[in-house]
Amino acid sequence: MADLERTLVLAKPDAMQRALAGEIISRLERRGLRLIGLKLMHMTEEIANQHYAEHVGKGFFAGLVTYMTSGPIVAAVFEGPNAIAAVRATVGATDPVAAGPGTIRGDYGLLKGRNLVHASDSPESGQREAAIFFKSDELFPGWNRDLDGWLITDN
Ligand code: IDP
Ligand code: MG
Repeated sequence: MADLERTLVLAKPDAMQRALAGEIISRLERRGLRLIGLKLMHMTEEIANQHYAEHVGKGFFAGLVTYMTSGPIVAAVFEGPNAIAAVRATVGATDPVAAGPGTIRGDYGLLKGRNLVHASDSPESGQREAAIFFKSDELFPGWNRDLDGWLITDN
């Protein structure tokens, strides 16, 4: 089995309002990533500060927190070989207008402030962010999927 990375994915409040959470999860699931954690929740201001620590103090931060705490989100953790790069590629660039066609943001978004989905940007962020949203007993890494030989096992 190839080395696995872990990534946190959030269907943001605009994705929930637009009934796109299932579409987001589904695209990543169909790509072959293994879903190992899933919940519906509200992002609190405290979680926003922790999750977006690198952006505290930036001009868009207050708006980002208002947006992210405005309604429920779906939080998911996926694992797979090169999961970080694979998910970021499927999600598309931060600015939906720069995101390629076929990506989630490129297909459904127009503004950076309404870009529908979060995805971790490095293996370290994936580990750190997954731990903010999920207790260890809420994650099921390595559960046996019959198709793994065809999806996440290299030659
Ligand atoms: P990412 O989500 O693609 O990793 P980051 O630069 O980490 O992008 O920014 C985190 C989130 O903050 C973005 O997804 C977006 O929702 C929001 N954001 C970033 N830059 C701007 C901006 O210039 N205006 C409004 N919102 C922004
Ligand atoms: Mg980021």
